[in-house]
Amino acid sequence: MDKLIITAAICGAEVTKEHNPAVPYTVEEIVREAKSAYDAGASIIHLHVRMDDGTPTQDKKRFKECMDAIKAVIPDVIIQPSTGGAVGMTDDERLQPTELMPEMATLDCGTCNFGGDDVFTNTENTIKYFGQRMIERGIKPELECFDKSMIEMALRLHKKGFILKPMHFDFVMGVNGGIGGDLRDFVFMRGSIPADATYTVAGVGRFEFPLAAAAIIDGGHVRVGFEDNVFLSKGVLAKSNGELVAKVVRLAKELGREIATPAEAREILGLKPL
Ligand code: KMH
Ligand code: ZN
Repeated sequence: MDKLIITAAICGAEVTKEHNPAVPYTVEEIVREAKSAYDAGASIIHLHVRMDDGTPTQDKKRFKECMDAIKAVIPDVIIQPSTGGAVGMTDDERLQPTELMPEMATLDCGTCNFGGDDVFTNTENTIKYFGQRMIERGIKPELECFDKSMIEMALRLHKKGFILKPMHFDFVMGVNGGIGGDLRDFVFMRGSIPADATYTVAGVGRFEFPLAAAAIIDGGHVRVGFEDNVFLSKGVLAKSNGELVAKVVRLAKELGREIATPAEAREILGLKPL
């Protein structure tokens, strides 16, 4: 079984300091959270960025500032910018961080209700456009799937040449509008990808750690972080993203799975070595 790749989704676009005061907004706070996650065992930082007041942005300059600042402190970490951004952003606004030629970026594979009146829109043409841009820019997409139908979409667009193999999926489970986060949902998602694909699971809220344990046992990979969940355990806020990553490392140790370094993660995912 491959070593376990841990991704830390350190800030997201929807979660705020009202949910947990440690949610990072400023460049300094983003670096602090990225480093805490890396020091605890994360090899990938899934990155959204904010303005200092917490407003989510896909601004290329802000991304560059944050990515440069992270790389200055933890040069070997894999940075995976979001192209999802926040609900309501345009496609070209969302694609800006791909101009910085990151090793990876997210590619959201379908439209999803996001609670209340929010709809996270990813039409087939949007997905094709993003897939094509990532191929042109040599970026490995993390195929974010909030439901089984999005896996079908990714497989269809692979056949049409918009997504290359080896494919790496991220099952985001437990979103208000997407698939649930029970074990049977996980088994369904996990059983729906090709044998030569890899996957990460991101359980939202209370599903974070049970799904992490399932993926550890199954040979998959794990994403945790404030974007998905702000609690270390029921009613106990995590003080940092590092605390969430450290809990996954403890689970992995108990279950006999070793943790991948960034270099090992690059090898598992077929990324170029640094
Ligand atoms: N914030 C959501 C609207 C991604 O990072 O690609 C989209 C999202 C997915 O978080
Ligand atoms: Zn995200």
